[in-house]
Amino acid sequence: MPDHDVLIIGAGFSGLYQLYRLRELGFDVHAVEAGPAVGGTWYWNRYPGARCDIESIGYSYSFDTELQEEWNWTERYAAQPELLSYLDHVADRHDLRKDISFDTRVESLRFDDTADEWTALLDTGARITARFVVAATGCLSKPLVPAIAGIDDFTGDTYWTWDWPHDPVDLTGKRVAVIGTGSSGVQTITAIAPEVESLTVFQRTPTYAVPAQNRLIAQELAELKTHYGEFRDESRLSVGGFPCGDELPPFFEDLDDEQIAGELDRRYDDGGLCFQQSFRDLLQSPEANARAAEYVRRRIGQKVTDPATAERLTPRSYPIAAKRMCVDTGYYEVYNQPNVSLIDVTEQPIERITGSGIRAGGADFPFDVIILATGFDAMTGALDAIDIQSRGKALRDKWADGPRTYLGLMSAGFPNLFTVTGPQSPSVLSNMVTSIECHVEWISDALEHLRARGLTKIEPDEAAEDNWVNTTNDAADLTLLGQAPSWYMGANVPGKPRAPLPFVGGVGTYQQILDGVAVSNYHGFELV
Ligand code: NA7
Repeated sequence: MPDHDVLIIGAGFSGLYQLYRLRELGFDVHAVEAGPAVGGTWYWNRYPGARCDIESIGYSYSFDTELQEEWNWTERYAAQPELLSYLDHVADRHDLRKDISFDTRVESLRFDDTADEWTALLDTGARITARFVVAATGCLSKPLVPAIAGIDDFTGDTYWTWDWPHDPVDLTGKRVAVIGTGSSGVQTITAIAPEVESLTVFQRTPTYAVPAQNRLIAQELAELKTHYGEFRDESRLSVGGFPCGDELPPFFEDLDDEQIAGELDRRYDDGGLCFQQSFRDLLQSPEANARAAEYVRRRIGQKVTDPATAERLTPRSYPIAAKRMCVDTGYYEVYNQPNVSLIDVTEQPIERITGSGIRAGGADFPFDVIILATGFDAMTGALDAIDIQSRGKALRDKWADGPRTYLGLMSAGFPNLFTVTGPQSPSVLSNMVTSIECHVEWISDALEHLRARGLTKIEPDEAAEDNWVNTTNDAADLTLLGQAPSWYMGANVPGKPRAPLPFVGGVGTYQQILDGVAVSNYHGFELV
């Protein structure tokens, strides 16, 4: 018999809930976590200004009604310390740590097709066997180290946003460089600009950022708690795992000019990523997209006083929302401060990092501190980092031209291995916690179904997988997603195949597909 029924890899939002859920169902389950504590993303990413870009009322578990009633989020968008203390609280409340091995990384996984079990080799030298494995490894957990020469030559302090020190970092009076202007860069830049002596931002692609309109939410939350359940139901049926108002957004072509302007103003002023739902077809219709993009460009121009800087900050080369948008609080205004300057690396390429700073476009810029906010090998990176083999094949080889999954949950030829919010599921295009709960519950139900029937193996068939891969690619082709060189398409990692990583069909549709598959006796899966 294997050591455990189920091995879970990771103890972030996904792993913690998966552990709770399976334990409640009476499975013998164990989790391993590379970090020394629970929290995953919210354990590591503790850079200044780190904050979720999804509203806290939705970016939280719904499975524990009492927790939902008792926990009080302070702000519309929770900051990293509050999110981490929430996850700590959940781990305490359900006594989850006793079944987690910390500081333990899974290096390889091998499937034994006769015994129907996986063997995990750990970096501690130990091995664990389990009938099933759930990879709750996170979508943005494998950091991307950019190919910039000389990173190790710098004699000042180098910090990575995803591995920020636990002790406070005093940047007062320091000459600081930030490389990268995705969410992590934007938040860091905004937070540190007031305290540093000088801040130089190295930008490769300007972002479309919309205001967060962050605020304290005590009263809103109290009101929501009178009907939290309904809100959660709506979230699960929504496009993005978070309801953006109570109606379906209008189609662009159904609106006249005044209505279009009104919608964009309303969404922008309301703040947050629901701006993407100003029009139902914002990511499908080039005209709708162009209007929304132009709107954000105009707002950037209104915020930045120096016209040349404003122009550099203005995205023009890709459709809005085809690359992850940012949610900001005073980001653009930072560039009006006299101590902040912006370097466009497409005009002045970074040649190398030197002992004293950064050489770009033939000029040397001296710094005391360099901060790298250069992103992640998204969605497949954490899985590729594990040597996963079954029937003589490696998963990373099977996925060499792009991920191949059935429903974003499993891959043919790799039985009994599930991914939570894996590639080809809505995942990063949605409120992650809604999508995590959807997957954790589906996986748990599937394992219960197998146990009730004395079955020991589940695996998608090739035909079902081929269909799902085609569906995922076709759905993305109907959108503008492929027109941006983004991590959604694997474009930020040199050599990574270009393929749509998330499923763009929406959370509600996806949930219905999963429910349909389960009630049809796991159509497309072979149960043995
Ligand atoms: P992102 O969004 O991938 O941002 C990484 C940034 O780093 C982005 O602006 C990149 O430019 C830039 N980058 C990467 N490599 C380089 C090099 N070599 N030179 C210059 N600039 C570079 O990661 P984040 O951590 O900010 O955010 C990840 C997600 O977390 C976010 O989307 C939210 O979901 C939360 P590029 O745009 O690729 O040209």
